[in-house]
Amino acid sequence: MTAPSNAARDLLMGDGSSKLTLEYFAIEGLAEQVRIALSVASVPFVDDAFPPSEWEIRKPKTKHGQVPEMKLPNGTLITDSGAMLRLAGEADASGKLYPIDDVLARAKIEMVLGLVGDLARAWRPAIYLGMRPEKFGHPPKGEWKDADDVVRKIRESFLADDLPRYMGYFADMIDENGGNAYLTGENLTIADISAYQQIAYFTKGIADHVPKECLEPYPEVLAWMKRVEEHPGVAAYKAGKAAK
Ligand SMILES: N[C@@H](CCC(=O)N[C@@H](CS)C(=O)NCC(=O)O)C(=O)O
Repeated sequence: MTAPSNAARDLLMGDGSSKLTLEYFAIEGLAEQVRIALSVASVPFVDDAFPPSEWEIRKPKTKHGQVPEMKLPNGTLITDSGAMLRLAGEADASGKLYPIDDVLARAKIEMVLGLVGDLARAWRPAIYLGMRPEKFGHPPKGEWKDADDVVRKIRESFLADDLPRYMGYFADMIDENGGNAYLTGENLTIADISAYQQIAYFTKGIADHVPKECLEPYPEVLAWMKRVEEHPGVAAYKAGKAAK
């Protein structure tokens, strides 16, 4: 039996004369899940990670005034991290990251990606209120005297209500898959990569009022995160990054 053709892999790999380029700020942000998925799928790429100081010059050159942007070897531009994540998953030669021919497996992955989107949406006011208060009807940053107090309250409310609710859903998924595997089954998929990036963020101590220990009440989630980090493809990506 001949191996099934993988159109996504052909598209992302090109003829080998040039590599795909991923343009994003030199932070993890929305592009990190794509970087990890490309690495796990063994798709070589140029990581065009730029400092925030270059944004003013780069922004007008982007299609929608935002990044990430992906340029395929054939010159095609891909916008939106979700589209990039799915393409990277589909390009995985092992067929595990985002199975091309398993409709139910993909539906399960999409359900998790949707839930990751819901978690991100629940967190968004807590982050943007501090960054762009004028968008929420408050005085601009620097002029709004109650900013710290209000941001603290909204983050505490997220930690008290939203985080436990979503961590409960993720813990259930882990249990439903035997407690020792991934979110949708025995294989790591783009759903794990995306959920991992979103959830690990809360353990980094980057956001004021969100303690690094906030996931300690959810040992199943922490154990699953460790399994994601120890997946050979993810571990290789992280080791390569640490060595830079
Ligand atoms: N839906 C887009 C959202 C992209 C997006 O919001 N990018 C932000 C960075 S995370 C950006 O470029 N912000 C800069 C700006 O708006 O000036 C995606 O998922 O790729």
